[in-house]
Amino acid sequence: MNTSATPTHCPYCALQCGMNLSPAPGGGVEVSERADFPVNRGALCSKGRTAPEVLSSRVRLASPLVRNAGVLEPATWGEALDRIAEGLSRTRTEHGPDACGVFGGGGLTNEKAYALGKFARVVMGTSQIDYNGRFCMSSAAAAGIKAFGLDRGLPFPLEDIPRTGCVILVGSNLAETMPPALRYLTELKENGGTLIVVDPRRTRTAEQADLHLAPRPGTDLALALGLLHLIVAEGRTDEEYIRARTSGWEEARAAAMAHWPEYVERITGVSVPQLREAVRLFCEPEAAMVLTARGPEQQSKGTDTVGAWINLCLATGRSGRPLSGYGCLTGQGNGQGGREHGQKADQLPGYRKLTDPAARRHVAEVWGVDPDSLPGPGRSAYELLDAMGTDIRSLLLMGSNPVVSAPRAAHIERRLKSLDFLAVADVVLSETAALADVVLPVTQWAEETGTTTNLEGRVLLRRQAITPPDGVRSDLHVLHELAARLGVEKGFPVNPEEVFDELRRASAGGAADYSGITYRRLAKEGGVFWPCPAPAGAEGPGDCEDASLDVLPDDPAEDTSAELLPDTPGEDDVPGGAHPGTPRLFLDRFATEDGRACFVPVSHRAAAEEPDEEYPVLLTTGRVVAQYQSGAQTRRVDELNAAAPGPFVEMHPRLAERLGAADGDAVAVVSRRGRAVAPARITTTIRPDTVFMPFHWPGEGRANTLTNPALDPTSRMPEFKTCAVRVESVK
Ligand SMILES: Nc1nc2c(c(=O)[nH]1)N[C@H]1C(S)=C(S)[C@@H](COP(=O)(O)OP(=O)(O)OC[C@H]3O[C@@H](n4cnc5c(=O)[nH]c(N)nc54)[C@H](O)[C@@H]3O)O[C@H]1N2
Ligand SMILES: Nc1nc2c(c(=O)[nH]1)N[C@H]1C(S)=C(S)[C@@H](COP(=O)(O)OP(=O)(O)OC[C@H]3O[C@@H](n4cnc5c(=O)[nH]c(N)nc54)[C@H](O)[C@@H]3O)O[C@H]1N2
Ligand code: SF4
Ligand SMILES: [Mo]
Repeated sequence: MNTSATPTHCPYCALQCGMNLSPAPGGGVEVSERADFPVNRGALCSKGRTAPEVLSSRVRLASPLVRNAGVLEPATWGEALDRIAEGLSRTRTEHGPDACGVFGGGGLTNEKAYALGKFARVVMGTSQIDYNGRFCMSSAAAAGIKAFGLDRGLPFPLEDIPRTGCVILVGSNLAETMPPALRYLTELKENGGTLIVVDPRRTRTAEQADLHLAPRPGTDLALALGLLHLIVAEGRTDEEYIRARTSGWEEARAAAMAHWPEYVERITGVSVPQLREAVRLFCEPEAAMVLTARGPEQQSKGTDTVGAWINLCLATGRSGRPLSGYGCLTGQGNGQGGREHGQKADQLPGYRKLTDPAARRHVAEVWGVDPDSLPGPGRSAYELLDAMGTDIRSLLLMGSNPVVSAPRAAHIERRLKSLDFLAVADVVLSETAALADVVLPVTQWAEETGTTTNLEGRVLLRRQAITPPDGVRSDLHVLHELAARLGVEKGFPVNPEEVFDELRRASAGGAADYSGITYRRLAKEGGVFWPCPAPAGAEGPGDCEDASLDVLPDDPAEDTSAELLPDTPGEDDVPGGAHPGTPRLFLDRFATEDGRACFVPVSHRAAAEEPDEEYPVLLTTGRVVAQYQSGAQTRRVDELNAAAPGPFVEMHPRLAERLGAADGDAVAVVSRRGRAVAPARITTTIRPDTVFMPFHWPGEGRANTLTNPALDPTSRMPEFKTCAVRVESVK
């Protein structure tokens, strides 16, 4: 065994695969298998395996940059931080605190997300903070809170999936977006369970399905209502469960009954026999699950759509019972934790509401400020970005690249350019950082320690494995220095463990209670599921247990805590009196006031933009396996670029024929927002009325030039998954 290997986690998606990092012979680090982490058992996708390449100096920022006479030039840290403090102060003096915006990311660790939210409210005094998670799983979060009183992506560990009877996977292409998780579906089938995939494309994931339903993009709500109609009509509801554990059934039932299968077939394109088959597969086994991802969620009716799928689980007694339930496959590395600790516009740490007076009092006390000094809720991500240059005059951005990833991106790019002042902290010169007045080069995953919370709600310790290069500093250092320059000397420690200990206190008693979780426990147990309250009477970090074990040596080479690592967490490992964490939620009661899950009465409605004569085709967007998000990181890795070199427009041969386009020919896709050009990729795996573009690239082939920022009224999620376009051949 390589004793210098550091057990840690991947920087990218919400699976947070475990990996070992060891010093490489020629410098840098090498990835090796870490079989003890149960989620991926050693398996990694190509992005995780090549992630160390982004640590090399060849591709990353090595020094702060400051714009002088229009040009970004290297500067010292002192100069760069002074410029940011000056820029933000000027805006605050001239236009008031709410003219300063802060934008975060679901890739930031819990410590960073917490510190960023606190920085916005306490140092800047602004209400205008939100983050890219709004573009990710916010509709599922909103629906989960409505139905269950709590939002945790999966209310059960992934290991439950192979043991259920049927999984309906709605709009997830996890064979490409979380490849090691495909194993859970394969094992499900090996155990005799069935898989239904709902996706307008026959993806690599859909190929694994026993039944693939390919609805028109944007019609999942009707589909779920049609299935519920059939469940009622065929007498397959679980009346006893409905009576004992839910409320609101009558209204939800009435709404579903208005959605006749034939009507649903007309809206979705999914045939009645297929609907009946789906109902049979879902209802026959004793246990079943519905899992959603971005397909049904990134719609202007995403919250209602997820609500309709949850209704299906509730009507059949498949929620809050062993091996059954609804779950959302959260996306970013810390997509779960990033939405719990206060970088969201309406939220305080511990998943508390900013409008709740008791929550304000609790958090203000931890922060040592007057509750009345805390601003109220601010704008959602798209609305915040759209207000740049008008109400928002300055922006501090950490962990997102909206020039590529925001809907109606050409407009957002113009709004970014119209700011009085833009500061970006990043590891590379992203397309957004390239527009900034000041760019700060920050440390990344393997160079710093922090916690993330994966899609199962499992809190993990992502450890530092190597010393960062000279010239870069951590995001926590940035916030510490900026706070000091803006007059707040205390409360922004640079040490992540100190930040986490404060986060624990701030989250205590909240929905996402981390107070019983310590770095020491995480090092020892390999992960702890929230909620995990501290034992009664314990307050400080040392009260919970002996905190004397230093899991954060200054020199990572000295870190011997690897030897303590895990065994899968289990109650046996928990120190005396400590809470074991909560792998499975809702088994006794839901987190609503009366303990019952709530049906939501929902009805089908059209997408914000439906095809017409001028724009007759539907565009949907998403991902490919070898690129991550805006591509800021993965487009710097040769192997990944070779596998996925650029954008494309996936289309059916029938549509291609009408255009006279051959495979590889450049085609233009035009929407009401703009025009993008990319090669055609012709395939029978997509519906003839739909084209698909991945969104990982800037420039001419940028998918988000086309997308529609129509927002869901509850979650404020933009409609990334459907808009009307025209496709033209480019000769
Ligand atoms: N390789 C890779 N992996 C990633 C990421 C990445 O960028 N690259 N990002 C991570 C993040 S942040 C996220 S959020 C996840 C996302 O993970 P996924 O949700 O799996 O990814 P997407 O490709 O956005 O969308 C999934 C599927 O939705 C389908 N779809 C499109 N429109 C509709 C519709 O109207 N209804 C339904 N039912 N399906 C539809 C698409 O065809 C696509 O196959 O992936 C994570 N993992
Ligand atoms: N058309 C279309 N658009 C979409 C989607 C879609 O399906 N279709 N999906 C949406 C979804 S689900 C998401 S999550 C968003 C994601 O889109 P983005 O928010 O743009 O996400 P990333 O590309 O991951 O951007 C993260 C940036 O932060 C940097 N970074 C990484 N780690 C750190 C860190 O620790 N600190 C700092 N300061 N910077 C760091 C990276 O280098 C990168 O530049 O895109 C959304 N946009
Ligand atoms: S599946 Fe996600 S967490 Fe696992 S290696 Fe790939 S990108 Fe990393
Ligand atoms: Mo996401």
